[in-house]
Parts: sequence; C-alpha cells; structure tokens
Amino acid sequence: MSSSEGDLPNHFELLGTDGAARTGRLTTPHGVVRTPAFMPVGTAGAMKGVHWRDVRDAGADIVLGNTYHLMLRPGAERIAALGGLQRFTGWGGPMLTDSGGFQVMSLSALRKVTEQAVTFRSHIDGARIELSPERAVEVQRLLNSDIAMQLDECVRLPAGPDDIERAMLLSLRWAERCRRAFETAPAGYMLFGIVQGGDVPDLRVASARALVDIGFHGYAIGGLAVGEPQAVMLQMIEATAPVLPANRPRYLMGVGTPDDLLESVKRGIDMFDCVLPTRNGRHGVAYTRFGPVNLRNARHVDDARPLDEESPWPPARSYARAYLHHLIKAGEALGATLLSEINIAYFQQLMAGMREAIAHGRFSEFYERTKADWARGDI
Ligand code: PRF
Repeated sequence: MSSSEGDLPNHFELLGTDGAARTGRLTTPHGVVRTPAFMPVGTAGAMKGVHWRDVRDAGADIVLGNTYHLMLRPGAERIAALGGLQRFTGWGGPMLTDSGGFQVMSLSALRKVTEQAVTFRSHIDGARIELSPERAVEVQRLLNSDIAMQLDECVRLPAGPDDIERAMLLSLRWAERCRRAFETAPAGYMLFGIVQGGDVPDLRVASARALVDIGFHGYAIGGLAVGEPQAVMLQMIEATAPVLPANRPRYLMGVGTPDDLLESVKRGIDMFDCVLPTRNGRHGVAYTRFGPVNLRNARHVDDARPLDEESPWPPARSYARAYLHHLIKAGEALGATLLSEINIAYFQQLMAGMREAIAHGRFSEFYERTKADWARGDI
C-alpha cells in the first residue's frame, strides 16, 4: 500500500513542542481550535443545562456531538435542512462528531456487527437501524461536522487478543470505506481515522501504520479508558504516538480525568473529549485546582468559602460552597448548571495552562506544579 498522506490538505499547524508535548492550531470551517484542546460533550445538540455562550466564555473552542443520538432524534436530514448542527444549535463554532459505533455499543439493544454495518434498535423507539461506514460519513456530512470520525469497533478491556485483532482489522476496512465516502466533502472539512488494538502494542502500531497509509486529516486513538489501568493507557499512547505523523492532530477519545489529560499531553496528544466535567458536575462534583470536591458532602453545609478564590471563572470564586451544596441537595437545576460550567472552565484552564507552558518550554514545571496542587488536596 502506498502512502497517500500527501493527498489530503493539512489544517493543523504545530506552533511549539516541549519534549513530546505539542501546542498548535487546527483551522476548521467554523473557527480555529487551539491545541491541546479539550472538547466538552454536547451529545444531543445541547450541553445539558449549560448555555453555549457560557461554554464559549469558559474557554472551549470546539464541542463534540454524537452521530448516534442526532440521527435518531431529530434526524440528520432534518438538521441538514435547518442549516447544519452549528446553526441548528446556535453554538456556531467548530464541532466534531463521533461516528456512532461506540454509542451503539453502550446504549442500544439487539446490536449486531457485520462486515457491512452495525445494526441496532433505537433506544428511543425501538426502530431497527443500520449504520454502515458510508452512512456514518453521510450522517456526519448532513450534520455539517467540521471533523467527522470514521466508524470503528471499540472492544472493552479486558479482552482476548483475537477479539482485539478482529475488531482492529474490521475498523481498518471501515476506515478505507469512510475515507472513500468522504472524498466528495467540501474543502476544509476533516475526517479522522481511529487507531484500535486494545492493550496490545503490536496491534496498536499495525493499526496506526495502516491508517497513515490510507491517509486522514487527523488520527484518533480509540479503545482506551475502557476498563484498563491508567498505566496501560499511557503505554498504548507511547506505542502509538511515534507512528503517527508529527504534523497531524492526535485525538484521544473519551478521556479523561485532569490527570489523564496532563499525562497524555506529556506523551503527545492534542485533543480530548469527555463527559466527566458535565456528568460529574450534575452529580455534585466540582473540579478545582486542588482536586475534585464533592459538594453533596455535609461538610460544606455551613461553608461560606468559594471553591477557589483565585479561579478566573467568577462562579468558582463567588458562590459559597454552602450555596452550591444546598442547590445540589435540593435538586435545583441551577446547581447542575453552575457545577457543569465550573468544571468546563477548570478543564479549559488546565488546557490553557498546558498550551502556554509548552509554548514557553516550561511544560515540566507546569506538570510538577499542577501535580503538587492536586496532591495538596482540597482543605
Ligand atoms: N471509538 C469511538 N468513540 C469513542 C471511543 C472509541 O474507541 C472511545 C474509547 N475511549 C470513546 N469514544 N468511535
């Protein structure tokens, strides 16, 4: 197979490196993304209780949406007719969509994977749906995603090497079909391939090499943070990153905790997405400079102090912990909203700190200071 790497325009510009850590900018049809970037997850066209204006103000350049949810409701053709996801939602900025396979596996009933497609029943009305690599690309084109993802199969760990290899090879054949289906996309829109291979370094390397041969605008690492220890995830990143072209963005899917982000950027990852800041925010957990704080805990009931008086995000330094505790305990929607925003802002501050540190050649200093703050804990 010959490399078609040169065939695809590159919209990623590397601005600086510090060790394996990188900072850059990715230009999409709806705006520029500063990397390393964290993408908050707006699964069904909304950031679950958070206004887009606040997502933007909190520092996010790009958000993630889900093919699976949006194709079921309100429907990809409908969103296309209404001007695409950016206009339909009012977010207006860059959007990446996941391709659906991963969500099918976790959300839908009676799913079946064949060479041709994933078939499943909708978790909304039970309708039987077929999602092929070609349809996954078509849906993401209808949504008008700035960055579309190939259809892949992610195996949960632990899993046997035969099953991991089978899913990795199927994902590669789907990668080729997605790449072909994407050929008619307008200039500026991007398609990312997804490396699979579980916890087997040789399979990771084989997957990455084959994807680079096909040629994509960027490369994701999938199939991690699916049950393995963090050390294994980091080893898989170390095995994979050197095989990927230095001038293309690298996206670690569905990751992670603040510590996962710090450790992965250190190993050369540029993009992340995770539901953690919003999902845990809805459940009463605030992420702060000194680690996570569970506001459901009774110790906050009389606490007049803010979460972090030095936070650049006003709600994190103004609202009393006692008030946030009360909102969560009382089930007030505002509690979920405020904590989701506080967490999105914290994740964005962490990314901004890393970008700045890398640009100035001070990543290890930033790494040590951030770890020391987390180790101090919330007191
Ligand atoms: N594939 C896709 N989406 C994903 C994953 C994957 O492997 C993961 C794994 N962490 C999260 N989201 N398509």
